[in-house]
Formats: sequence, C-alpha cells, structure tokens
Amino acid sequence: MIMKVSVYVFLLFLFSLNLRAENGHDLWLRNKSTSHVNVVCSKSSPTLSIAVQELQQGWQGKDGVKVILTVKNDKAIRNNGFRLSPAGIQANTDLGILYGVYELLRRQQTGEIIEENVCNPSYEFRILDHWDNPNGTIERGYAGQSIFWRSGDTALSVTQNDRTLWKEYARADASIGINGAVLNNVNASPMMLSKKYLQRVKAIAEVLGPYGIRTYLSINFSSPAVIGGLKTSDPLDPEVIKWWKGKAREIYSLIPDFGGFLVKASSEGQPGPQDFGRTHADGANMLADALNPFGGIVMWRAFVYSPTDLDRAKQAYNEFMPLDGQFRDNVIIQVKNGPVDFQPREPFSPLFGAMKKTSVMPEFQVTQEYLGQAIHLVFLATMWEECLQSETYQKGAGSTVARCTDGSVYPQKHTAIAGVSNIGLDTNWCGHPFAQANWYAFGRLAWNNSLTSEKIADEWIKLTFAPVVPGQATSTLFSTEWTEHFLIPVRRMMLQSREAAVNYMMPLGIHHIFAGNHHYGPGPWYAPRGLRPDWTPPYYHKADTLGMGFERTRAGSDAVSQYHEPLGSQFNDLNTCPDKYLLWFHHLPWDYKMKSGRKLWDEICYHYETGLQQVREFQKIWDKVESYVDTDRFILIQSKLRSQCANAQVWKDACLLYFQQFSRMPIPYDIERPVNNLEDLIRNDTRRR
Ligand code: GCV
Repeated sequence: MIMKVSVYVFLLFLFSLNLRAENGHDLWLRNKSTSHVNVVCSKSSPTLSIAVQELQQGWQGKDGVKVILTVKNDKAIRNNGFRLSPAGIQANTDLGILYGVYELLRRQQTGEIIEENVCNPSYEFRILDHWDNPNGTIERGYAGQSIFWRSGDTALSVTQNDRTLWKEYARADASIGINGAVLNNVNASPMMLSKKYLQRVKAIAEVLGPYGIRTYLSINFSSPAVIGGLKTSDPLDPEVIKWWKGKAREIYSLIPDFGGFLVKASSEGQPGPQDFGRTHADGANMLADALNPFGGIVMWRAFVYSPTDLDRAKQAYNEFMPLDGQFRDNVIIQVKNGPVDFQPREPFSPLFGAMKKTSVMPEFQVTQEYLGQAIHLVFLATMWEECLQSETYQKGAGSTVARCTDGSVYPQKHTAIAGVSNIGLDTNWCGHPFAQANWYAFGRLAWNNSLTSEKIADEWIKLTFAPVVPGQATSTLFSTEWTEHFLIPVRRMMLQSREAAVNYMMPLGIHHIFAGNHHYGPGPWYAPRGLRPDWTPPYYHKADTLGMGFERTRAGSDAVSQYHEPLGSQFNDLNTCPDKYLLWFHHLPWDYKMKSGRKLWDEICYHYETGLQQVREFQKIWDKVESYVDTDRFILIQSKLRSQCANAQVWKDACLLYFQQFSRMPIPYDIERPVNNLEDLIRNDTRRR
C-alpha cells in the first residue's frame, strides 16, 4: 500500500514537472519528435516536403527507422486516401501521403497499433465554412475576429503574420483531413468578388494550397447588379450569365485551384433566383455552368423558410424535393443537420435520404451558436454521430444519413460535408479549450463518418492533454494512473456534455426557445410585437394552459410524412415516438403520462434539474484533475465551467418558471427551488449572462 501511494505521488510529481504553461495555440499538434526517422521519398513537391518535415518533427517511433513514402496508383485507394503500413505510406496523390503521415503520427502519439490498412475518406470535399465578414467580424463567432479579414487601412495588405497564421490554420485542418475552406460569410458581401478582395483570396489560397486546402467563396446572388453594374441579377438573363462566366474566368486565372461557390439564396433576406421568379435549380445551374470549365462546384444551401408557412420545419423539403434531378452534376445541396436550424437537438432533416438524383451534403455547426458559445463545454461529436447514424429508410434499413450522403445508398456525382467554423484570432483559436475538440471532431468525422464520439474524444484528449516529457514518446506516458484519473473522467464529461446541454436548455424535443438575437440564454417569452412569428419562441413551444409542443403529426402540420416509413409512423405515434423528439412532433397535455410513469410537466422539470446537476458534476470532475493540467488551461476551463453552471441555472429557472405559468403545477418538491425570479430574467434576457 505504502509502495502504491509513493508511486502515485512520484507520478504526480513527474506530471507536474512537465506541466509547462500552455496557451492552447498548438491545438492537438503539440507533441514533438522523440527520436530520429529516416524518410525516403522519391518525388518532390511542396506537399511532400511538408509530409517529410512533419514526420521528422513528430516522429515518436523507433529511433533510426526507415519510412518510405510512395506515390503510386492503387485501385484500392480512393481520392486522397492512403495505404498505411509499418514500413511507410503509399498513396495515389501527394496529398494522400500527407494525410497518411498525419495518421501515422496520430497513431504513434495516441498509442494505436500501426498495421497495414487502407484509409479512404468518406467524403470527397470536407469543408470548413467561415462566416467571416470583410470587416473582420464573424457572424456567430465567439473566438475573436477573423483570421482572414480585418478592417482599417491595412485591411487588404498581406503581412508575414497573416501568412504564418494561415499556415498554422492550414496545417491544423490538413492534420484532420479537412480539404476546403469557405473564406467568407454566407450572408455574403458582393464586394468579396471585387478585384482587390480577390487578390487577398489569392494570397490566402497560396498558403493553404500546399496543405491540400482549396479556397471557396460565398457569393451574393445580386453581385452582377451590385458590383457588375448590370440592371438585373436574373439567372436566365444572358448578360448575367456572361458576367458570372467572366467572373469565374477571372477567379481561376488568379487562383487555379479555386474550389467554387457557396450560396445562401432566397433565405433570411438574402437575394436569390426567386426574386426573379426563378427556381433554386435555375440559380444553382447558372453558377455551376460558369464554374464547370474549371472544375469548380456550387454548394447551394437548402436553409430556406418563409414567414407565411405554418411549419418552418417542412419548407426546405417542400422547395427542394420537386427539383430532384434538375441540378447540374457540379451542384451539391447543402442541408443543415436538422430541419429548423442548429438546435441543441433536432431530428435529422428529412432532406437526407430524400432526393435520389441530386448530390446532398450535411452542414454541421461547429461554432456553438445555440450550444453555449465559447462558454459552455459541449462536445458536439455525439450530436453529429446521432445525426449521421440516424436511419432514414431511404432504401430500407441501413440507409443512415451517413450512407445517404457519402454515396453508398445512391451514387452521388460529388460527396461533401461542411462545418461552420468556430475559429478566430483568439490565441487558442476557439475561445474555449474544449471547443477545439469540436473542430477536431468535425474533421475526423468528415474523413470517416462511422467513427464513434468515444474514439474521437479519446484521441483528442491524449493529443491535447498528455504530459510532455522531452525525449519520451507520448504514448508511453499514458499510465494506468493517468488513464483512470484523467482520461476516463474527462472523456466521460465530454461524452455527457451535449446531453447535459439538451437537458438544461431544451429537453424532450422542445426547440428554439432562445433569447432573441444572441441565442445564448433562454427566452421562451420572447415575442416582440411585429416580429415574424417564426423568429419567436412561442411559435415553436406553443405552450398554453392545455399543454405544450409542436403538433407535426398527421393531425397537425404533417411534417412526419416527410420521413420514409416506418419512421414517419413511428414519429406520428405517441407510443413509438422517442422521448427525445416528443414535443418536436406532438402537442401534449401537461399531465400526459410519460413512459417513465411521470406526468409530462414533472418530466420536464426533472430534465432541467438533471442538466444543471450534470454541469455541477463536470465542475467536480474538472477540479479533481487539477494536477494533470497546466495552470493556465486548468483555470480557464474551471472559470468557464462556473459560468456554464450559472447559465444552466438561469435556463432551468427561466424555463420552469415561465412554463409553470401555463402548467399551473408545482415543481416537484425533491427538485432544488429556482434561485432567480422570472421577472428579473425576462428584464435581462437581452444580456448574455
Ligand atoms: C449566417 C441562423 C443564424 C444566422 C445564420 C443562419 C444561416 O439563422 O442565426 O446567423 O446566418 O442561421 O445559417 O444562414
């Protein structure tokens, strides 16, 4: 026993010696080489030079070993995939070699076996969408200003600092397989296509290119009229068509590996083809034709809804389904994971597994607009896994969202996935150290859409928090002690974190009850006079003295019928609708008897309480791991957890006290009482607390 304690104390001492202050800037790429490697590569290119350098800088294998990098065609390898073996890496492309190198290093550093296998990406295009504005602000960004754009006199000059940062960004992306970046907000400024802005795009593309990252731009559909001086932006107008063709030519003459356009059209006030009586297909195809000679693609968003429809959740499907088969081959329809927005929980969008002749790509939100921004610790991999593994039944069982979008169910001309980025100029890139895990997870799932959240969390924790001992391979430091006292509890916390957020924000299918505009705190009451109803929470929760929930069954808006059978009927039927989607699909009386035997009102109360208690538990977990984390990161995360806890309390109090006005039932007495008054919460709901 004494022996055990002294070993424990010794190990703690060892760890603390190696807990150098870390500002998080190195992300999951903080581990350095611990021995020498002899890299043999017969070809040379900027990408291969990076691959060789990465191996030399990160090698943690046997000292003096020879690693052979071979670029050679192999039918088993697709796209930029690779074949990994203990002797080296083989790929069809230079980029495949680079991805293989990152995989090899990751396996070394996380202690995974390196055996012969082929790794092919699930999606051809794995893209980060930056909602960055030309003045440097970021829509729904919580980690500082843009790394690409800024305001002021030097806005368009390219400095060495810019290049260094873009290179670090490109490296991080490439290390997890991301191969595209949309550089500007989907609410796009037409200015972005002007000559001077394109020059900066070119400079960015030159830095990103060797890492295999293509640049894309969000475009404003009115650009021909706004910056081209044309009378119209009608997609069928010959002058407009000519203008876009000329613009595409101009872009590709500057940026030969340019990826294409992302378009938010006829949505939330953005211009689009419908302004001219044209369809989404007319608009998308016109742009696709302009990009086609250069190999570019159009990612056309399906995020559309109008205030007149009675159920926002149905609209994207209704608008896009009739257009199936009408889009050009180089158009991909980009669909958010859920049918409404990026809520803490939504059923998957029925547009997944719907169209058979159109390429469809998922859009996830990495930035935590609706999930506590850069304050709450919420690991999003579980949410994306839930979506990707959802059964659509498009072609019978096994037609998951993942398989319907990666071309396994119906072949797609192109396959792609996008994540709305959470990075900015903050030193640690993401604001919250654990938000880095979401960037990491997005890349890993984009590469392999069947990875589990648990595996991703495991990798990320090891790469991000493992003790660093010069000369010692990281994986040798994963002692039983470190695993039991750090890895396992922190992983558990990450894996529970999204469910906790759902519990304290909007459990049981409740959705979109955020305070107006900032989307951080609760605002189930928010309904200023004159505001379009679908921008107010009462439109979604529909609470009244009889009950709450959105009736989307066949007796209601019939959104359930947008899902294939047997799913549509499962959602429709109270006996088979999963609790987690109950109030998404059903309006139920407060005393409705749940599967648990409780009344609906009580169940709601227990969920809010559970969510709050889960965050309090996270605080304890984190406090206990203090000796395994450097002080800077420990304190930052501890303080963020305190704020998260305070905010979870606000959520619980606000929602229970507000809905109680309708339920007129007591909050179960074994639940801790609210500590805030509803009037105060309402008065202050425009502040982000
Ligand atoms: C870029 C939500 C967000 C908006 C965002 C929009 C979109 O509505 O609140 O900020 O706009 O989604 O995805 O286009």
